[in-house]
Amino acid sequence: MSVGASILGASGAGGAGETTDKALDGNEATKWCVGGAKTGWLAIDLGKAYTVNRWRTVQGEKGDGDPGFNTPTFALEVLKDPNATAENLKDAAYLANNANWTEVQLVDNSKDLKMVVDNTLATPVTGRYLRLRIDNSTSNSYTAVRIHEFQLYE
Ligand SMILES: [Ca+2]
Repeated sequence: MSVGASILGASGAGGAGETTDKALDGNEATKWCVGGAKTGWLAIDLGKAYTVNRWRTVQGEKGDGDPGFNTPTFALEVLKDPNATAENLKDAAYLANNANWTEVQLVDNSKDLKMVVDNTLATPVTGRYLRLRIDNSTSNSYTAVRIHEFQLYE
């Protein structure tokens, strides 16, 4: 249900044709890409609370053909305050603050460097506001946040 979700904010807008919406367009060929960024985040609004059972990400190898472009360390998070105000949700500093988010699942993809990471949650999470947090964007020297898809499933 994340395809076409509203974007609350992100650590970087992305380059031309590689904007945040490209991570949520359901098209694995397009990506959100922030050049030079070792870390990042993308916060979304599902429009109402859903129970998320599964999440799937498609990494940089999809476009650039090398596992070194895949994201080694990242996490799914849910906003702590389900009643966050409209002002909070427009505030980049609020959205960027890790203390406002609960980690749902941390993925260590640093050994496998999978292009597609598809995880079913042992404990489903219910929420309207979710965030993808990237702790380490790249394992090769072409440092950038590259997320082709960030998908959530009921
Ligand atoms: Ca895409």
